[in-house]
Amino acid sequence: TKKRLEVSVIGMTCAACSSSVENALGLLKGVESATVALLQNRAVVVYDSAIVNEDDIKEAIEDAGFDAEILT
Ligand code: 9UX
Repeated sequence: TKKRLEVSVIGMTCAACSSSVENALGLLKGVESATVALLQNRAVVVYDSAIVNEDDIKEAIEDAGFDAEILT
């Protein structure tokens, strides 16, 4: 099933931060698209819930060096 998730991403201070989060999410199998808004501290991720889950997405952001909180 295709799902859409909003995540609060804490600790991004420059555009390279948001790019690295986008790249990290984009590398996850099952992620269809990832858009990160630096100023809003938000990531919007569209993914296939049969392949990847919310916790995987949260972990990928944390592994990239930021704190993450699932919003929706
Ligand atoms: Mo910018 Mo972010 O110099 O981890 S890449 S602050």
